[in-house]
Amino acid sequence: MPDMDIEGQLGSRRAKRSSEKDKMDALVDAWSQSMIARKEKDLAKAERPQLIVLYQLCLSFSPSETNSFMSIAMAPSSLFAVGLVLALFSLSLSTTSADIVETSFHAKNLTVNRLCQKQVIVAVNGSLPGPTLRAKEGDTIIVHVFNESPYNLTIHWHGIFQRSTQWSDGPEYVTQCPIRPGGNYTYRFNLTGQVGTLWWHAHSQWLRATVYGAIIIRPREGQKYPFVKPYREDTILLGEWWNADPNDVEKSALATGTTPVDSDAYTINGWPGDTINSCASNKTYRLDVVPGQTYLLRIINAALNIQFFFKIANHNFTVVAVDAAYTNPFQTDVVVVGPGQTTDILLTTNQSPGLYYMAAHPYISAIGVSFNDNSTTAIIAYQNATQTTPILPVLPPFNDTPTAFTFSSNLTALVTSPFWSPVPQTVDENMFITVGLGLSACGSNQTCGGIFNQRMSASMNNRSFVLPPRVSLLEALYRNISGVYTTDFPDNPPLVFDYVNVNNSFNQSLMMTPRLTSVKKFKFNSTVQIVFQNTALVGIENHPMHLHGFNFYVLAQGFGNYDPANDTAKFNLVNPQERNTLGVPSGGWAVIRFRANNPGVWFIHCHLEVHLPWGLGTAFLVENGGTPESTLPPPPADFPQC
Ligand SMILES: [Cu+2]
Repeated sequence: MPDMDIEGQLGSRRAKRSSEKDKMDALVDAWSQSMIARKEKDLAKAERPQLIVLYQLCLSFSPSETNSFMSIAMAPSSLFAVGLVLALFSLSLSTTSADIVETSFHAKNLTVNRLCQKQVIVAVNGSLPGPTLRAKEGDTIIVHVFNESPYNLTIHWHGIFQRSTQWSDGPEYVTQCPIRPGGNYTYRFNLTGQVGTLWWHAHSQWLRATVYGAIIIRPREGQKYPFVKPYREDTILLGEWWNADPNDVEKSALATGTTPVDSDAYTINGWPGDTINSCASNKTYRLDVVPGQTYLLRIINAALNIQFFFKIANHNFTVVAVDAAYTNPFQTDVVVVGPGQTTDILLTTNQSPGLYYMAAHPYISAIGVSFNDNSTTAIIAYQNATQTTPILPVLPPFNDTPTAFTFSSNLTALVTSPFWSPVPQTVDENMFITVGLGLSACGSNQTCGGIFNQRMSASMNNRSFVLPPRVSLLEALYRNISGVYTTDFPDNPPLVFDYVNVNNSFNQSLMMTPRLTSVKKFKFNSTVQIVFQNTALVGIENHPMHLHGFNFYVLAQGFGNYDPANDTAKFNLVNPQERNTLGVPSGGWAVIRFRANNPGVWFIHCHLEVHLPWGLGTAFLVENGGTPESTLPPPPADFPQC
């Protein structure tokens, strides 16, 4: 095949891989770790196992748990308690097995064919999506990132807690300065206390459109999933595609403060699917299945600006986890997944042997906005299917907020999970934060493309967040560099008004947002409650809010203005879903709670990439806790400098 380009070769390799997938899967036990992990295990076994076990023991006790351990030890029946705890310690020493999963990411330009044309993208290790990281709960991940692309780059490990590895979180100018073209940086972190599906993506400009991949964390040896053992599993990465360089799309919109152009297609595992258009270079992802089995599908929304409805023709399924936190089994025929979120479903192949599309299209919560109304598809192919045309599912209407709300408000946590910890019943820090759109002033001698000839903006409590240009917030904290940020992010909006009243949407006295680098400081281990209140400024819209460094509990959600007198009664303090990203209902509110037990600086922001440079974010600065484990460690030697 002399004229086959890299993508063609990759495509044929992928097709071959997919036909061989079942054979491979039969050989590889579903619980075993990746080839990389096994290789690393052999390399690391000789010198590091004890060290890893100790490291893990330190990390697996959060300071709050350490405190309760200490209070147990000092109780009157202390000898018995200490004996018990020591016995548990030695038990975990003898059964704990943790590995080091070490790999390299080479990010560089790659020419690919999509939508019947060639496009240069930045891709990791020559593939779109990038490589999947597979590991077990408790393992340590080491990724050497080499930036061989023409752009600044950082990688964020979305949903990883980064306990004691704060310098590996990744968001540009929050955690770290970018890895410059030609540079490299090694990310290290531990997977203690997390099982399920997470993902990694670039956190610099709009690079994450093509720089992303899955993180799959299986239970450690001796532990199981709290549901039927799946026959096979697969990963469904939903993405968004531009016939352009995504960084150029962002840059040209920011130049005049206008809204960026819509993407040209949505993708499943990198491919738009065959309902978009057909040409030799267009492929459709295909999952071959056998009848009468249960498959675990790990759905990840890696799109930049689109929340998706996802369905599989003629099939219902069961949600068992979101954002790497187990849920009570939830039966549904539709998944709603916002950018940044993951949803694990069990699919039983109980229909007549045939071809069925899985399909996703946008959930659009804003009114009167333009968007690409295409669907992306992949095929679920039963063994011995005779038909040639797959059946399409009927997806909900684009603006079906009731379906989106039913899905996202009915999930509850599985409290019997070994990783569940009860909701803090008291609150130290109470915040009420408006989230929404607005305008910021067009500079003099500039022409701006936003409403009223201003720049489009977005804000939390009316402050549009600006990243510092020369040093990261975390480094500024660690080195005590003044003038980089202020710690005056307010607990309430500057003005109380009828937030969701659309008559206020273009009220210029409410729309203007100052651009500031203003963060909120928490004492170590404080419990934080946040009411997110969407505003109707410019327009109501569902904003997927993502918190770095923590999971949070979703206590309640609703529409309209949050009413403390009545809505606190709706709080679920027993088994609320635990997440790292939550779509705040369009024209509504959501209440979250978390314990600030991870010192450092943690970005909290809207995961719609269009709203991030507009300022819909801030950072939480969590102070040190006074013990070695609760103290921000120094940055690693290869930490990128600005
Ligand atoms: Cu947003």
